This record gives sequence, structure tokens and C-alpha cells, in this order.
Amino acid sequence: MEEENLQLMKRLEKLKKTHDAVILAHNYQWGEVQDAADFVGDSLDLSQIAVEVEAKTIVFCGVHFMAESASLLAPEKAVILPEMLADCPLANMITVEQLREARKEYADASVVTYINSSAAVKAESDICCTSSNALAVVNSLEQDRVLFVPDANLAYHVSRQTDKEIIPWKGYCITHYRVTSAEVNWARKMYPDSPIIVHPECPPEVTAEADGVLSTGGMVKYASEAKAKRIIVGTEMGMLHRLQKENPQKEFLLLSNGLVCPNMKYTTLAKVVDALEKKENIITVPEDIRYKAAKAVQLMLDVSN
Ligand code: CIZ
Repeated sequence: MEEENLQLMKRLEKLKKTHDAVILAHNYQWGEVQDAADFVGDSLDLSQIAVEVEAKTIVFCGVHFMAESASLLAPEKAVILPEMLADCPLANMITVEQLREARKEYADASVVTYINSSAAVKAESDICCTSSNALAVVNSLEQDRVLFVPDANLAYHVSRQTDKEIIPWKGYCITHYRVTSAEVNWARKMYPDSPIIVHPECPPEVTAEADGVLSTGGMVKYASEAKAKRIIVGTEMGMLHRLQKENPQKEFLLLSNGLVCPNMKYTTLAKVVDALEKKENIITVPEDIRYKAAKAVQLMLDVSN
């Protein structure tokens, strides 16, 4: 396997030169994919890198909405998604039609849309947010009511920290929603000195008991600054690879065995090489949607920068 990966890495280096490409990998990708990437990060970091790099081709190792976000911010570049099956069930839990109906029902509310959504839904929103800036985005709005889509757990986490009325959409991440407070209690008993950090897409009873509720970027920072020698991590298992690599002197344990996103795991090193070789699976966003979606993302960047 080692030898096979080395051969793939060699082919990838050549292809990167041929196609003037960079490889971006989300924090939830397999370790081998993260190691082959030029940049590893969360979806927003990676989209901003896609804008900044000079390369003409971006291979986005993540799920569909992430490649779309990169494409809507960097439309002049060819954004490749190595595996077209890599979709995000949460992003598909709200459609444009459903959002239009909800807007009628909550006419006095602003619409805040989590980055885990399609470009078409972003285009129908007032502003976007990520898990790291959701509270700042909500608090920046003039309206007192906010329709928050599509993740209900993130909406609930924000509602605990703001005076605004948050109307949550009933979407959920199929990986994070499985984490239970029994797992938190068990980890506490087993490792009483180890902090437990979880993602805000986890259920409210889990986020309520954790020592930190953090985006993946927040977890990277927390891990490097924490004094603790062992940290329990409640997010997708791919995150452990990066945390361990950047903090070899510390130990990271997964809070729950169920923290595996099947969509993130579709992308393998072989598929990355194959997609770049064939220059296939290029993700584009129609211009009318792109323009409106990019505006909602830009408004978010104006709040968080
Ligand atoms: O925005 C992202 O990359 C996701 C899905 C999670 C996070 O917290 O970074």
C-alpha cells in the first residue's frame, strides 16, 4: 500500500505540473489524501485559497457543495471534484422551493444559510455563515428574527448565545447527529483530565456537556494551544489525522466510533490522480446563481474579516 501511494504521489506531482493544478483537501479527508494535498483546511479556508492561488486548476477533495463554493468564488478556474458521489446529505435537506415557501411564512426574518448548502440555496439567502462565524453573522443582522438553514443543531447552538429569535430548519448532519451524551459521559469517566471538544452540528445535549464547541478550524487552534496531553474529539474522524500530525506530542481520541462521513471517504488518492489525469468532474455554477450566491458569501466574509 505504501509503495502504491508513493507511485500515485509521483504521478500526481507530474499531473499537477501538466495541468497547472493545486490539490485542496478538507480536514475530513483520508490521511493519504491530506498528505498529498498542497493545502488542508475547512471549506471556507480552502475556497479562499482557491481564489488566491495562481494555478488554473483546483482539485477539491471534499464534498460537492465545497467544490461549488470554490467555483463560485473563483469562476475562472477549473474546479475538479475527484468523486461525483461525494455529496452532503445535510446540504440536500433544503431545496430552493422549500426556502422560498419558508421565506413567505417568515417574511420578517433574515435568512442565514450555513455553508453546507447548494449554491442555488445560497443564492436565495440574505447571508451565509460557517460553523466558526455563525454567531457573529447572526448578531450582525438588523432583524430580530432569523430563519437559520439547514442545520438545526448549529441553529440551536447559536440560539443559546444570542438575543435574536432563531427559527431552525430541521436539517442535520448524518454523522454528527449520532453522537450521544452517553458517549460524552463515558469519555468523561474514562479520561477525567482530558478536555472534550465537539462540533456544533452535534446534538444540543452533547454540545451542552462539552468543554469546547468548535469548528474544525477552531479545533486546530484549540489543539495547538491546549495544555492537556490528551484531547477527546467529537467530529469526523479525518480531523484526527491533521491534529495528530500537527501535535505529535499529544494524543487525540475520537469521541464516538460513528464519526465517519461516508461521503468524505469516497475520495481516495487513486481517484484524485484519475480525475486530474482525465480532467473530468469539473464543477460549475450557472452565472445567475453564482452572482447571487457569491454575494451572500461575500457579505459573510465582510462580517468575519
Ligand atoms: O465548513 C466546513 O468545512 C465544515 C463542514 C466544518 C467545519 O467546521 O469546518
